[in-house]
Amino acid sequence: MQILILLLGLVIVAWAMTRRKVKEIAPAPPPRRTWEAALRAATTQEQLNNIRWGSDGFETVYQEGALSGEDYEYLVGLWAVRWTELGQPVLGQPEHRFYGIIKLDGVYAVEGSILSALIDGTVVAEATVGSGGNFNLTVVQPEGADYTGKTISFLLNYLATQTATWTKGATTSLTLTIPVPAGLPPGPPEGREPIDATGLGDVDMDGKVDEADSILIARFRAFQVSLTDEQQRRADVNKNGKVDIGDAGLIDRWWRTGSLELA
Ligand SMILES: [Ca+2]
Ligand SMILES: [Ca+2]
Repeated sequence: MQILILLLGLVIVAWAMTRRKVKEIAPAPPPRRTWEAALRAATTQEQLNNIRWGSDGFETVYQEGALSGEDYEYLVGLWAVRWTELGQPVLGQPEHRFYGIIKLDGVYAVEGSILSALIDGTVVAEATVGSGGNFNLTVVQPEGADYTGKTISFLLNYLATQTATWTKGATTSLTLTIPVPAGLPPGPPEGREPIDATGLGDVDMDGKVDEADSILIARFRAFQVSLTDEQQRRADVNKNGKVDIGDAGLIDRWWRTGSLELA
């Protein structure tokens, strides 16, 4: 009988050790209520984003399959509620808020790049892109203007594929994608000679002017790459002393038509 009790004790100890081992190998992610408490305690929208998209954020854990769909939906909903609460506008201000993610040519737009909203070709709001391509943009209708029903376009070097309709008091989640470059006919497959003997237009210095050069300008302006002084000189096709969207447009035109003349 004593031997039996001893054996039973050993089995229980072995079982307990196995449990502990499993726990050590795969630490459990924080339960839903930990993220929930963090979302409720957050005092800035940046903190909310970290709880969602940070390295221990619930987005990552959900992608890895360690958070149920039901819990994920709940946390996303709470995140959206808290986001609105923390960015509460001045009461009665006519505005339409947008938040979401922006990708430039398939890559998350880099932190610090500027996203603009346009109505009838005029910039009506700007926002600085945060980490992970996140943005939070508010289009306020100024006194005397009527934005109701107007189409909003989004621009980060090039126009986003998506548009929105301005609606007073609305909050809209958007995933913006910006093809680079967009809406122009394809150029010759081999590219073209540089614009002049100094290599003007050939930003990546491979001896020809093509799509890669204008994409490099877009990425430089989105802080995704750096350019040497020589590359910046070659990029400044309109010779206004800076690398700007006009240069990318002229390079596109040269590559596609062999002319710098505006149509
Ligand atoms: Ca080139
Ligand atoms: Ca320029």
